[in-house]
Amino acid sequence: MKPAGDVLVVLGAQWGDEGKGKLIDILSKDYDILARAAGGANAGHTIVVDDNKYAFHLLPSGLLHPHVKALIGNGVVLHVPKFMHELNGLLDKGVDAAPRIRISDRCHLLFDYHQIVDGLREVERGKAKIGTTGRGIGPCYSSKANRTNMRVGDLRNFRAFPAAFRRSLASKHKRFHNFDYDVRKEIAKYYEYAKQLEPCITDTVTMLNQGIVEKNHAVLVEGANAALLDIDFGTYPFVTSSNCTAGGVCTGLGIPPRAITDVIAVVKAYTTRVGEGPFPTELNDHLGQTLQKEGHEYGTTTARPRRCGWLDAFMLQYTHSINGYTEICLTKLDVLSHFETLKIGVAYSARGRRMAYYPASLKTLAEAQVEYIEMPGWKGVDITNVRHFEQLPIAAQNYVLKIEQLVNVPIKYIGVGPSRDAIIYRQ
Ligand code: 2SA
Ligand code: GDP
Ligand code: MG
Repeated sequence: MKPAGDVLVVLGAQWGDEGKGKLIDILSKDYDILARAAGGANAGHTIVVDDNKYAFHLLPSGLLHPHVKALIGNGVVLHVPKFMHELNGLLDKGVDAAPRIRISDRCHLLFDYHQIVDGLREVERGKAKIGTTGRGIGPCYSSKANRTNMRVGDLRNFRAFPAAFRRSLASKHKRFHNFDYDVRKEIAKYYEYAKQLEPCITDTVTMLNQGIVEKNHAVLVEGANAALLDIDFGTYPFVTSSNCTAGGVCTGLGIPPRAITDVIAVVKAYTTRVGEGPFPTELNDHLGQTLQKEGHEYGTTTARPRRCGWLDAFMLQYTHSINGYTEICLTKLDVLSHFETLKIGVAYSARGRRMAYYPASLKTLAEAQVEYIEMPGWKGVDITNVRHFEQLPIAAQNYVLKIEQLVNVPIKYIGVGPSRDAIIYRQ
């Protein structure tokens, strides 16, 4: 049954790649509108349906359901060539998504030059590099904040586009020594894109709010990236450039906070991180390698190996205080079937004193000694075909219940494999 008028938000609770895409795909069957509020083509969501793999980056992950209408909100940074490429890729697989997509006229355009600058900045940072995806995210959001960027709505008045485009490029060119860039070719490309995108461009603020209030549409918001990558609450500067926490949903879509009915945290049963930056529960040993191998922990966008470590409940408590989770979807529990003993980080301390809150300072984080609890595993028991909580080995049930108790949020979904049906629903 459709949750009429509801706005359900799905957010990453760790450093990303928790399996948000799979949950979005599962939930989408009951929703009318699926919305993306932040980030860009740095996001990577993998969905497996009947042994077919689909990777979504800019397009919302629920589009495989033919009734779903998708909306790309003002908080997203849109690289049009990538958007077109993804649309065409879906079409090749028999999914005609274009007529079902609407893009906010306030959404910012991410150009190829933002990607060039992303790479140049990383080179400039040298050893202090962030390990970005190279998709131009930081430079585009900084152009937005500098008030020099262009928006999707600017494509509608193409006569003014070339001059504005040259102006917005100028400061980057100046700063990065006139890097090679074929401006005329780029403008010509956007002349064509402008015509192709025209039917998709709209005032999504009106569309969404009228949809919720007047039409009782059920809205599902797909979070991109995750809480610890949030520009304000993440491990700055090793973060992305958007607000990927609950507040970013309101500003990235133009909906009031009270419109949000529920917030689901997607939590991987262990922790992973791509790119540089602190990771207190990281395992730099054979256990970390086992997680990486058995969990196939490689970036969906860049194929980079993901760093792996134990679950960190102290971090989850911190992200819960920011996002206000109403439910948890715990993913990849099946990957833990390869361990004799499991650990969960429950507190950080430095110089013999427990930290009272998750630290903002990288120096303090680097000093953090993690306090763990140990739990017996269920090594060797294959749980991928389990569909009822009570059928899980007792050790696995206890692991889930412990997380529920530590974070103090009900765990409603448990992922036991990559495919759409590999999920346990709990009452
Ligand atoms: P950026 O490109 O400026 O947003 O990078 C800044 C930091 O944010 C991290 N980041 C990510 N972390 C996990 N997953 C992401 N998406 C892809 C995926 C990543 C991939 O789903 O696998 O394929 O490599 C993602 N996007 C950004 C990034 O690693 C930097 O630490
Ligand atoms: P997202 O960015 O949060 O959408 O996550 P990604 O798609 O980047 O990474 C999650 C990976 O784990 C994908 O390859 C999924 O197919 C896979 N996955 C999701 N849930 C599960 C699960 O419960 N078990 C296993 N083994 N894999 C899962
Ligand atoms: Mg991902």
